[in-house]
Amino acid sequence: MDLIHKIFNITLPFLSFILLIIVLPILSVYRAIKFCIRSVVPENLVGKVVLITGASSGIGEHLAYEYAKHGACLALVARRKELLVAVAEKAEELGSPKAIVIKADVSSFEDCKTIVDETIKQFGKLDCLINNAGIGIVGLFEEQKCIKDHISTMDVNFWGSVNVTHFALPHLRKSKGRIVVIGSCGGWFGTPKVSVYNASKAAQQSFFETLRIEVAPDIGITMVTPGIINTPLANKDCFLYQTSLDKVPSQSAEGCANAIVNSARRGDEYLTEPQWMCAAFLWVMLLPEVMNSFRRFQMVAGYKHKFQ
Ligand SMILES: NC(=O)c1ccc[n+]([C@@H]2O[C@H](COP(=O)([O-])OP(=O)(O)OC[C@H]3O[C@@H](n4cnc5c(N)ncnc54)[C@H](OP(=O)(O)O)[C@@H]3O)[C@@H](O)[C@H]2O)c1
Ligand SMILES: *[C@@H]1O[C@H](CO)[C@@H](O)[C@H](O)[C@H]1NC(C)=O
Ligand SMILES: CC(=O)N[C@H]1CO[C@H](CO)[C@@H](O)[C@@H]1O
Repeated sequence: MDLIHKIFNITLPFLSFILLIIVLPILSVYRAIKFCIRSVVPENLVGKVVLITGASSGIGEHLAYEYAKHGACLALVARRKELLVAVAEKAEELGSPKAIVIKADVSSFEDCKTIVDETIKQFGKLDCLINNAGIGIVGLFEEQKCIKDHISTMDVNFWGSVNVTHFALPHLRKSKGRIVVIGSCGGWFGTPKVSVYNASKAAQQSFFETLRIEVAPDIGITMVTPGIINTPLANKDCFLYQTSLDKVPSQSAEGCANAIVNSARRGDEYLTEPQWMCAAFLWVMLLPEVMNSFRRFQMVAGYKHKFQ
């Protein structure tokens, strides 16, 4: 029986390579045509109901403004209500017919239900769910005193998006809507000192890749993997400095939000923002040893620097 695996081990990689050479160019042309068609007739957002988690700051806040400019109704979710109220007011000034505020914690199961129930109660439907709320703790894993602190990262980034999605799915089926997931390049480009954060993003991505297959074609999923975006999260506790990512140029939250809304309106399945980060994906796939040594060197160098 094992013989079959030996044969597969030798032949399948070779056959896959041949297949790639033939299929990839054809697929690229198909994708380019699809992209052009959808760019000409993107989704009209006027009167659509968009639910955004983590809308009180950063990418989520700017997503609210972008959707508002397109005339969408908004349900804005986060824990800091004062900030949300200000975002809602500005969104209505920018063109949203109605922006409601829901003070909730996505790491609470009851709150996840409330978020969706309240949106349906106010607007009667849901067209787009944006799983954006996220947190991160920075530090070498070996030096962490309390692993329990990291559980909240998983609860917010992974379970938070899974549980809100659970309650939103029946409504999204009805409206043939869309889910937008704000992941992170960290999901596939492990950076030192954010092990659990990056693992939570990998889990999130894996979950939504599977869900994508289960809910198609009724519900579309846009998986966004931002690189480094200039937001309070990236700047908190010298996050970038400690991860030695402070040398990498960051993108503005406005620019990122604008690219996300355009991508979702085109019905894209993937968006990496800024786009050049896609190149890093290739490096990680093809040259893992080189990339790991480089990041280790970068981390150690960063560490020395800190104690000088
Ligand atoms: N900035 C980057 O470089 C970068 C890179 C890759 C991916 N991302 C991802 O982008 C998303 C947005 O991050 P950001 O950079 O815009 O950070 P941010 O400015 O800190 O925003 C995070 C948002 O999530 C909300 N939030 C956090 N915990 C929550 C909870 N338990 N329940 C409800 N809301 C919660 C926060 O509001 P409250 O505190 O008021 O609840 C805030 O509105 C995150 O998923 C992050 O992982 C960011
Ligand atoms: C998600 O749902 C499960 C099942 O009800 C629950 O046990 C878990 O605590 C929830 N997690 C979050 C973060 O909401
Ligand atoms: C750069 C990278 O790919 N690694 C990720 C790990 O987590 C940090 C925290 O936000 C991200 O900035 C990185 O994208």
